[in-house]
Amino acid sequence: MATENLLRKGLAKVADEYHEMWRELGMDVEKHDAFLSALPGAFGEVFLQQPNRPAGMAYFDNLLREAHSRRVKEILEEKKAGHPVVGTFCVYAPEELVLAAGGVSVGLCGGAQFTVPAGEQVLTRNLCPLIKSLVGFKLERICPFFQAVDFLIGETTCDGKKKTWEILNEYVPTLVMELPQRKEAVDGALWESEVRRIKDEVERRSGVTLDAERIARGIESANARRAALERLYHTRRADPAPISGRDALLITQLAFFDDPERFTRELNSLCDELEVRVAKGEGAAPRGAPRILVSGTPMALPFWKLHHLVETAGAVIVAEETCTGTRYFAGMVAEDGRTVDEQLRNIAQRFTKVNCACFTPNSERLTDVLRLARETKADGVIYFSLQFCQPFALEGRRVEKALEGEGIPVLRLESDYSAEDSGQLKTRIEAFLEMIAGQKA
Ligand code: BJ8
Repeated sequence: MATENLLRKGLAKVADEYHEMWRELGMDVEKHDAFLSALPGAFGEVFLQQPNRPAGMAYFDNLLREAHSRRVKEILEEKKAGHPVVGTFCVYAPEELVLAAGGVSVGLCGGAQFTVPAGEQVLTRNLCPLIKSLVGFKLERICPFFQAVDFLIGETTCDGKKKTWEILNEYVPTLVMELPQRKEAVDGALWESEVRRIKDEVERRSGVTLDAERIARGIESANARRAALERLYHTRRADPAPISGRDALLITQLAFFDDPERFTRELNSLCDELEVRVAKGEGAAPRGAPRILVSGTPMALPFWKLHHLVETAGAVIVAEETCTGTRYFAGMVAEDGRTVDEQLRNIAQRFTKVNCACFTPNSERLTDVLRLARETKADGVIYFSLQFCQPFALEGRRVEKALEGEGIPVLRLESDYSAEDSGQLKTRIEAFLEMIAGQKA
């Protein structure tokens, strides 16, 4: 409680200091204050009450506290210096090209119930909360990142997203990349041409020519961040896991906002600490605690509901087969391209290694889930899809069958960002964990 109060005071001080910056960004400062006021309580409950957190989490806690203030100030300084600020919504967006232009790439998916009603006013209610929330952030003018971007890069993944870009384009210029839904040669050629088109757009909008040297730097920077996230994933394979699923999720959510070089450095230093903990057998949860792999839709900031329920029920989440988990770092871009042409091809080829449910068939995802369950020694898998997400909900059947074929227990859950179903979810999670405990005994 004392730490939570400190956080509350810290946020209030931050808010006073940055009101002017937010006003200049055209934000609704009063509504934004109301949005921020819920953060200390939620953050205190989900994160600060965990025992034995790694010391290195202090950087990420602070990053969250200062996300809308200091981080936005940094981004605005970049913008003033002429560097483009680009919003993205998907791990297929070629961030390498934004970084190559010296620009800032920010992930803008929404994970807050607070903005869902506003999104519903221009969209339909029967739509995944991630989309409704992200649009709500823009309409309510309470996301400084959204206010700061020069343009957005959307993609044709699910139907909900691709129709939303047309609406969002009324508010912010939104480029749409056509992501194919199969991975044949013809699809690869289409995606490569889309990557080339985005390179031209980034050049045109930033006034920077993306030569091979610049693109190489963009690739290295994005790859280094992926490597650090993969290193974090590796530490979680230990029993006891040296870090909770909640903390690992928070780190990945923040990867979409932070300066990539600083983020990578801080995460590698946290991993140094975690590797020492692994060597000493120190854990965020007791050795032998039920180990859960989460698989399904991404969990954008500040959606922590599932992780909180699972871990307060006594289990530990050891990996997420999601885009706020392993799909974020899946597939390094090859660094051997010497010409711009080769580099763009390498960037495009990464799409074959990321297995989103928007693809059909998507058997590689089944292979991924089974491999992750094996590598993390998961006792069970929770397959989670956001309400109205058809691709992930429907693919759940194939994933479930594949896991059951290997004798791995699966619990399928569907939910949204509200707290209404928390009691019901808790009951189902507890019953699942009891069943796992019975099997282990
Ligand atoms: S690569 S998962 S980040 S598309 S949850 S909006 S799919 S209805 S977010 Fe995603 Fe890229 Fe795929 Fe990853 Fe639609 Fe489903 Fe909503 Fe989703």
